[in-house]
Amino acid sequence: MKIVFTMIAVISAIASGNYYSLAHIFPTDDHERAFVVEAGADIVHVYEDGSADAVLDTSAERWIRNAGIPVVIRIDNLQRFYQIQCSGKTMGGFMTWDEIQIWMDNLHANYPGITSPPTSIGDTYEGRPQLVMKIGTDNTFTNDDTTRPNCWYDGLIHAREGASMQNTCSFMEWLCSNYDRNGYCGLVATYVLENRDCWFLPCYNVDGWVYNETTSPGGGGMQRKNMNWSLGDGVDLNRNFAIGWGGPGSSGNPNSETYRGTAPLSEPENINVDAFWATYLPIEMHNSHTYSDLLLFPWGHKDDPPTHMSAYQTQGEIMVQWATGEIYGPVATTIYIASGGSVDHAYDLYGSMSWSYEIGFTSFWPSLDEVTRLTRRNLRGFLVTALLAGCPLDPHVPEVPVLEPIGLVGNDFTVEWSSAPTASSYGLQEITGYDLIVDDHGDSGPFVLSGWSMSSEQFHSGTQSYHSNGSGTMTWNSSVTIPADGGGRISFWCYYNIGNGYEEGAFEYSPNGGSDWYYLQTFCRNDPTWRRSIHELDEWQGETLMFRWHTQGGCDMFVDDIMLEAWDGNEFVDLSISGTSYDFIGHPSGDYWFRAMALDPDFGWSWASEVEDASISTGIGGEEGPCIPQVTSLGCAIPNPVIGHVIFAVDITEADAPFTEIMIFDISGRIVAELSKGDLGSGSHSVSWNC
Ligand code: 0X9
Ligand code: ZN
Repeated sequence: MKIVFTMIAVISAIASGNYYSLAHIFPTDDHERAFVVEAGADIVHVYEDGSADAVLDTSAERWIRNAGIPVVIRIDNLQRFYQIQCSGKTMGGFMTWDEIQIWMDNLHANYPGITSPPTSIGDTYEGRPQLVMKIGTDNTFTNDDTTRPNCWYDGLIHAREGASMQNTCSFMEWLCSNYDRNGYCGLVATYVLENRDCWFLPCYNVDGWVYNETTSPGGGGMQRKNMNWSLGDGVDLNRNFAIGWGGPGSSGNPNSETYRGTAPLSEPENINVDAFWATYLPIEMHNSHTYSDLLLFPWGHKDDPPTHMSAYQTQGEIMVQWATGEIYGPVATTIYIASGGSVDHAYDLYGSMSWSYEIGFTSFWPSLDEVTRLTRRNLRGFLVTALLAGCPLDPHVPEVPVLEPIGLVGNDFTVEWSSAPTASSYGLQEITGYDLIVDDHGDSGPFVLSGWSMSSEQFHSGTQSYHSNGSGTMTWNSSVTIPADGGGRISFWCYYNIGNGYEEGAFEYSPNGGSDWYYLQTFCRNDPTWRRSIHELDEWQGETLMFRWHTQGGCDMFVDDIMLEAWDGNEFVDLSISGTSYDFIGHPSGDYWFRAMALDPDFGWSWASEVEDASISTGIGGEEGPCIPQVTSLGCAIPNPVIGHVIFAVDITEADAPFTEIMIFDISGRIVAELSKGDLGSGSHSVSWNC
């Protein structure tokens, strides 16, 4: 059930309260729902029955109670509760304003070639700089290369939503630290830095953040609005933008949490950002909030779908499939009408595809552990936003090429793959030391099931899959160390049917032997469709990882066809191949594995293909006719492990030819197959056996 909260402007005579509670409120009809929001409730979760969790300040609570709407306090004195929970850390472990500035300076010092110095786009109400940093190989802050789509990311427009800043910073760091690295993640980060101009404002409402620091130095501050206290206790910067300003879902009461200010763009923080956007038109505008798992787009100020509804829907679907698995939709119809918000403004005035990411958590002051737990999955959402900036109105992810089997070849050979419809060129990756660690098709494999079981109710292949119908974990019973210069990939198919709400199904990794688990991806909506999840692992080079699937709260989730691969060496042979094949001349002998990926000129790189193995051996193939080996030898089995046909390279000298027999023995010494007895003749052969 979707609840639409409509707000009507009401001027309240009640003075602002700085005492907050978390309450479960029970409006019974649309009129009461409108009233609740109008009173200044910050709705953080809407239940299927229409009741909601809301953060209320004193005046909002009094208004709602006086109207006879039931209010059940969940947490009294929320600020105190958060202060205790934050327990002794400065700002609950979040960066203070001073630390944010130092952090930005350090990021620039560590990556001077791909970042601009943090640059002020103007001062806040109290005269602090709003610091923006550009990240990209074109790192001149003021350059706006028209061939590179612009992306804008901001955090902390609401000063009590610290995780929005911390996540924005994590993404900035991810981009910089993966730039020019030698694996797939490195390839994608490099693509973004070379093909996008990304600007970041991690601390939008600096004054509000500093106020929270001053009044609650240990964390737990509840100031949401800016510090223009000339008429009340601040202006909600996300109600002060011009489009729809003054409309429903914003308040004319200077003490309301959703006070819109005296005029559109009356606040310096918004004047600065608007002026920046007007110059550096964002193709994608990404505005982060906490908390609840929602991905929102325009309109906020009216109930109508945006003009580009289908592009928004497609982008939203791509974003949630890559990362957070939550529901997405227009602000007004998904949560409540909110006028004067930044997404409506950027979309309407500057044509930006605009997003409000209400990133997970169940608190304004989550522990830093919880922030870290959610960061990885969130930054995939941030990343795909930058990729989609190349195809905003025709959002698509490029098809993955399929490699032809390679098998046993000589030193000159050709690798071929299928064409991807939107690709302009292809890349080819050469892998050494490949290991297929898990290849499980729901066959009671190497997993410890707790609250999970095998099920034939749903399956992606074969006749069964792993199923959780409740809460529990399915943990891989081993760990993998990603080689220092190598990479890896874990992929699986997943089908889930979950009540829309908080994150209930998750795929997690642990980098410390199972002590802490962090989300790679979450599943928190109804999506009963088999979809593949892919996670490249080269960003964890040198680290040892464990993996598990984790469900809670009655989560109905199926997992099948799990594949974990790791390899020692990564090399991109060529990243601008115009056709669908690549010729190797004089490639050194040995065992290699290849993956191809398509480069879509708009989106960037596709996922990599499945690997194909090549056993490269002197004397096989080539144009010079048969060459007689000097030594009789048996090459390794390709592929290994195998189901079906396995191929061996066999070199036989002239002298040995009449006496050579090829037999397969099992581990106990029993003959399993006799493949040839003196009848192969001398030369280099490839012998096939159907096992
Ligand atoms: O109400 C808001 O501003 C956002 N929710 S929050 O709890 N973080 O305050 C929702 C933002 C929706 N987006 C716009 N209306 N622009
Ligand atoms: Zn917010």
